[in-house]
Amino acid sequence: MRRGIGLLLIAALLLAVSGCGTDREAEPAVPHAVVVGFSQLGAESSWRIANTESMVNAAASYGYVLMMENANQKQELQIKSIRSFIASRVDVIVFSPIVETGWDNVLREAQQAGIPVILMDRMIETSDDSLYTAYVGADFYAEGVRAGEYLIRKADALGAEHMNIVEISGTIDSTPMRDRQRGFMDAIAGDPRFTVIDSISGDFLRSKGEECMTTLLDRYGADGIDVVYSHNDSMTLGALDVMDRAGIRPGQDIVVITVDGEKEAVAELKKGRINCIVQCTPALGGSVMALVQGLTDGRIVPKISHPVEGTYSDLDDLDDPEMEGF
Ligand code: GYE
Repeated sequence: MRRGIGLLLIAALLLAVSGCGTDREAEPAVPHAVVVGFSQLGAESSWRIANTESMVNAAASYGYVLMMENANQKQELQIKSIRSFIASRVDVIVFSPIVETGWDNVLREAQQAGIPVILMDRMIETSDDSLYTAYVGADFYAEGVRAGEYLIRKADALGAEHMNIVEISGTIDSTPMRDRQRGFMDAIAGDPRFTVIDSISGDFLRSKGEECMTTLLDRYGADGIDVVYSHNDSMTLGALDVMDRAGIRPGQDIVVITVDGEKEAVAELKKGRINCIVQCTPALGGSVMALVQGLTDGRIVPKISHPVEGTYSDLDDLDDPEMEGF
């Protein structure tokens, strides 16, 4: 009986490959292109735009089909996209989680469907690490530490006795916001010269960076603020506009520390209007696609990969050719 079914199946297969009984030559099986479902969180900053470009270019150079959706800063839309990638049975899902919490359910669905998930750029908070296969992104805690270490060097160079710091933070509960804050606070903790007098969120947006700086100047006045630590360049550039209008000389009257390294910020650093840029590279596409290749080849891939990043500042060589920006 079993043997009979087996033979029937073989016969059916033979018919299928021989073009349903016609005498056409059997066509070689076309290997299907690798399909990557990618949920980008938004387009809030130059960093994000460069990051999207890096993903698109890397996918093209690997010959992968990139099904990309942009969530416009909304977690619900990211969850919806991930569900649609599962329904389309993509080979690998990549996403950049806007915030850290609230992903377990949808990631369990991906796991049940047998689709590996790569977290790109930001991390998630979960009690089950098996819900993602790999993470590729910056070590944001180390970035915060580098910002704090720069400030210590700068205070030494200025001979400052005391400095009031205001922080313009990124999207609340996102990994870069949480860890850039923790790293910075840890680095300056225990140094009595520093007081963080306020911290408000500018959501990584230039327009909100402007609003934050306006609020901070209203609250403390130019003389009440010695340092602005901003979690990204877009917000920093917005804050610089406000300082300009208020007749404050950024970089001189107020020490400005920022994160990312976009071209416009690097130009401001070279003009002395930004004091320090902690580099955060958006060029993650190549590393992500290398992981996709590993996974589709059936290899075990590293769970966590961080790019190598540096710091550009007025205490370093401003002619450093590395300091080019994106
Ligand atoms: O620093 C900021 C962007 O998650 C590292 O998000 C990223 C951050 C980046 O909007 O500019």
